[in-house]
Amino acid sequence: MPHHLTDVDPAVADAVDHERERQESTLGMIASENHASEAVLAAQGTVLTNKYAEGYPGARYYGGCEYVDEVERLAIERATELWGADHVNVQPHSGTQANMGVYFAALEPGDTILSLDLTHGGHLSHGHHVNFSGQLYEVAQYEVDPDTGYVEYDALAARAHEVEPDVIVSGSSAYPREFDWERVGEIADEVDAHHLADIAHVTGLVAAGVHSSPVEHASFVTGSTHKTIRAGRGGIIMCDEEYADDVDSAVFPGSQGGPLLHNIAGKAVGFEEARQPAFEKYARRTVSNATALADVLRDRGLSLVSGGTDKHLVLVDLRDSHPDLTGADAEAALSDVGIVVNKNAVPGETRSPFVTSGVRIGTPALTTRGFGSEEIETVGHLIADVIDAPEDDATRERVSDAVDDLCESFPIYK
Ligand code: DSN
Repeated sequence: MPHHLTDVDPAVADAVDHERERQESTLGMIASENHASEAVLAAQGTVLTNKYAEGYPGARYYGGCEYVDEVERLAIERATELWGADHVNVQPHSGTQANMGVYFAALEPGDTILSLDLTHGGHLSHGHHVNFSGQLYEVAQYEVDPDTGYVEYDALAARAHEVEPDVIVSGSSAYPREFDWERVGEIADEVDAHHLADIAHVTGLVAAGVHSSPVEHASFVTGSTHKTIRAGRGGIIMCDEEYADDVDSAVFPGSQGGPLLHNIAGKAVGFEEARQPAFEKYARRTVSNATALADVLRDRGLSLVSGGTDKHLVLVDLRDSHPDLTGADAEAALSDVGIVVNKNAVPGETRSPFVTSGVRIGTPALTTRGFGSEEIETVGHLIADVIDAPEDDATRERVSDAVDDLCESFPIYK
């Protein structure tokens, strides 16, 4: 039996090869992406994909689960140690599924979620009307201060007292600053709401201790396992012990069937890597690289939401400096020269989500490649050059050559 993908399915094999080449030959700066290690990739491409294991370790609905039990237990033990939570569920297939698990555990349909508006940095699964979370629940939102770009906690408290939510969601996908988890926890206590902290983007930074942790200040914490933590793709839920059974039941059988054990193996391996001292250095560098990037972009005259960053991403607001350049235009121009970012709404956005007025730029993947502040500063200037002259052929050619040189000097997979 042929066992190489190329023999069995050259079409898929070619697409995979091309994707690998694309990643190697471009600068991946989508803030939610990273490059998993060969070990994580190996764990995900295993016979574990064959196994059904509905239930939890030691209590499955299928026979033959002794080895997948070991894998899931390892993932749970390592996650518990990394984030210091009472209880961990590693089965959510994604960050959105993790949030669904918490809502199903903590809320009844029609209950109220109070969360950060999507155009102010929130996430679809925090109650957007196109998502299940906005369809099953009442949703009230808070925003960032239009002058500072920071979450304004007094306004959040006033909103919480006004709408009396059942859960307050903190955390974000495009907010460049740390949340004050303690303050949100206090506000939630004042109005007798749960506090769900969604650390999807900063899971790795929190694990490494270079970003504050919400675990003591939130009854539920959700995250993604493939962003700054670089483990197998998926989601994770952490919660206080008193909610453990409700969360587990909400994930299975409440909202998912069989767990993706091959991905859980990838999570376990990535968590093991994150327990090594080198990971803290990586996380620290991811943040210092984002700060260096923010400094260059600001010096080049670009406006950044909140003026800078505390973590792994910056959000460029093009409206002041380049009012005619949309986020979509900037994304396309940068993509053409091999710098891959995403267009992003900015606070007070008036353009459609397909157009937008901003670009979100992250450093996790380049830091994994080995980029330090010197290279990131170079990249910052290349980005600013393209934004200043998106249609200038000479600029595009020069930047494209510089991107090629950087990619060759910093291969991802040896
Ligand atoms: N899609 C992810 C992001 O880019 O932030 C969040 O789910």
